[in-house]
Amino acid sequence: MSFRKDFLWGGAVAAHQLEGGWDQGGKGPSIADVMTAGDNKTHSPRRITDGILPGENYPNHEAIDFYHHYKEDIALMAEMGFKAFRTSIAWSRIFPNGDDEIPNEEGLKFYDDMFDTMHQYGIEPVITLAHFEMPYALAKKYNGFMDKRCIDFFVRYATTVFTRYKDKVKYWMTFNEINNQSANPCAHHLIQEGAILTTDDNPDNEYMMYQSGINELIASARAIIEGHKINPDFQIGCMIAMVPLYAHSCDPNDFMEMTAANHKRYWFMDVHANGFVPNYIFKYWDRKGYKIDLSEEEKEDLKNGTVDYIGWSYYMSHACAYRPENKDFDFYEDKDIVKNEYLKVSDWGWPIDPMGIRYALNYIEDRYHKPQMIVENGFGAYDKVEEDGSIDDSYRIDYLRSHIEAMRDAVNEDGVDLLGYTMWAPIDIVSASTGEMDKRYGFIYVNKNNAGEGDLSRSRKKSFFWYKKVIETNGEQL
Ligand code: BGP
Repeated sequence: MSFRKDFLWGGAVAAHQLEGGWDQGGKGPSIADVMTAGDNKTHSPRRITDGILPGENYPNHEAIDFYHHYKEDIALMAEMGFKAFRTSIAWSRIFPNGDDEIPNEEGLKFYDDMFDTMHQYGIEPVITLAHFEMPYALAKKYNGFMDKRCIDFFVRYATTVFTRYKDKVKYWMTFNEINNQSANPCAHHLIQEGAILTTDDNPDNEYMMYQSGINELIASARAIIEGHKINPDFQIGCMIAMVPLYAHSCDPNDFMEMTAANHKRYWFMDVHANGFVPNYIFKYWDRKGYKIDLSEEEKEDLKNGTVDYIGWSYYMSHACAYRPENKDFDFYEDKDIVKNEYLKVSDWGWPIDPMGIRYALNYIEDRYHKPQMIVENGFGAYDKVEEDGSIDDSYRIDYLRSHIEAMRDAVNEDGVDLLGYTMWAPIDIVSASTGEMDKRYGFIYVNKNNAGEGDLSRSRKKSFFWYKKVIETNGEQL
């Protein structure tokens, strides 16, 4: 009945969005450290600068200074009863330039202490190896994953941390939201996912997305092969940004467009789970004239390095429609996504669709028959602090409750095998897409705003007490 007894209830964050200490303890700059802050209210996007420039505002440099506050923050998560805490290792804390021969001991030690703190409270670490934070030097020197040598650097990094933490960490993920670059290969996504330095108007962006995407998939597969040798009990998953794509209508053309859209967005998941590149992708490369470098030996690695579970994030769904001039059903997010009249949107324009989480759980189960873990799901909103310091974030509770209900139905009624749920993000952190602090997800409020003002003090929102109850009752009391 309902969630398994050892269900991993918890929360998820990423190193670059909360740690700060960007140049401390021997850490090198990562790609997140050259991204400026944007602003939703003025519609200013984040910019990527050529190195770290004086006078620019880089919100990830300090973030919420988890680097110095992690003991206090993990204690607050333990107070909510967390069974799991998902974070990432900042690759450039371990290999400051990415191509170094020897890892940085101070960086390794930092994560030893962090994992020990989690274990003190019985919290299981769930660790992402690359969450939008490749060493910047690899982007500069090699153009990121466009260069096959970055596969070796990634595998060296992965085996270093697998070996070091083999008795402290069981659940791993290779690349965060590896597929987010797919249907909208813009400069922002390409630097985040593949660390490719490019511009939005570069006609090669899509080709580079496929080449660097394949190289990341090979890196992931090789890391998984090595990881299982280091500790056969490791559970190593992928991490996919699940944004279910619905057909706008029951016109068969809309359905075919939906199928093509899902191919384009989720081919990464097919490779991770099935161990081969699907035919529809080879056909697409032929049609577009993309010559992708993928050797027989690399195909063998893809086959042997499949994932143990499918990890994914869920925030929203989209609807797509066929355009008569688009006879090949090529899918591009900026052209083919249409408004879904059935759904409301958040202040950031993200459609709110609880049923989509149940749909996605079934979609993945039907396709792969593997265990799943929902490793991100949450509601970014503007919070108001009352005179007495309290924060009534009932809208966040409503969002999470409705999504957990749909998730519970997928487990109870549809029988999907779900390992855990780590909502995003238990504590307010820097937004990945906009670089804002005021786009808040947390149960724990952090006193810092977009302008960087505030003393970084932490306090409990209404949702803190709600989630504590959810965990206590294993999802019975929502
Ligand atoms: C996912 C990322 C996270 C994250 C979250 C919320 O795309 O994996 O890093 O931040 O979405 O997005 P945002 O921070 O842009 O609101």
